[in-house]
Amino acid sequence: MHYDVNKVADLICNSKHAVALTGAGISTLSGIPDFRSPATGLWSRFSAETIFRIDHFYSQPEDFFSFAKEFIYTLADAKPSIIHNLLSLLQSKGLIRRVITQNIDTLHQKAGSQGVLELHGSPLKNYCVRCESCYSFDEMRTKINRDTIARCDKCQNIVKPDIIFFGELLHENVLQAAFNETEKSDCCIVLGSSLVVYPAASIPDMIKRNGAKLIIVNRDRTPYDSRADITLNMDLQSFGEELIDILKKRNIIGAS
Ligand code: CNA
Repeated sequence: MHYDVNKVADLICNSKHAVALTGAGISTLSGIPDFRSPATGLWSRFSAETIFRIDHFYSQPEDFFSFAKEFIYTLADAKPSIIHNLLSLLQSKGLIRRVITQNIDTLHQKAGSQGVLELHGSPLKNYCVRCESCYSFDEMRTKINRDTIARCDKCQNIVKPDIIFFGELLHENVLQAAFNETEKSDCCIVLGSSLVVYPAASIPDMIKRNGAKLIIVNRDRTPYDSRADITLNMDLQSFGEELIDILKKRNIIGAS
């Protein structure tokens, strides 16, 4: 099949305010499973819909912590993928203004992206649900490697990572900043998202309502594919390699 990555380069290079919306698919390239890919997705091993439900977290916190021990507090070892690195490079060239992500793995920041809007929070901050004492990623990792439930040193209540569970509201300031950025943008590239989790999935709709350009690059189909200006149902590694080649040939990025 022929995928026209050249047209993606045209849209990004001709835009004045492009944003990227990323999902778990870009981090599968870094070895972090996503939710919805059939064979390797986390959902084939854990019921993420249950584990990430806030009521389940409070009623059976040990389920979340046994998952988190394996999948969240090991993230310190993960390395950014070609897509994380490319987005950081594009931002440094002024071609992407802002990255809005649904991911909680902090790989955009590791790649050097500035001002990343983390819609679903981050495990770098953890807090006691009662006295609000804060714990770092490393402190939390120590707790869950030692005990089945992470508990506050001061009041013994549960310590929760600052990530958004199903049934919780997103941080209003982050969501508003993401919507403001979307309103201003003339081009949005969605990378590695199934676009089924709201409110992130409302961003493509805002983009099209504003007459801006929408690009979707995702292996599986999404509900917004038919409304996008360009949809590439392809692997993100190949997409990243091809886009880098094109940008080098156009002398937009260096040859090294
Ligand atoms: P999702 O629903 O799991 O969808 C991921 C999409 O990526 C799927 O549609 C796949 O087709 C696609 N995909 C996977 N690998 C590739 C690849 N190599 N090339 C091209 N496409 C690929 O994930 P969303 O981000 O859309 O859903 C939002 C959830 C997932 C958020 O709440 C996240 O917090 C949550 N999540 C985050 C992480 C992470 O931080 N890395 C991991 C797993 C889940």
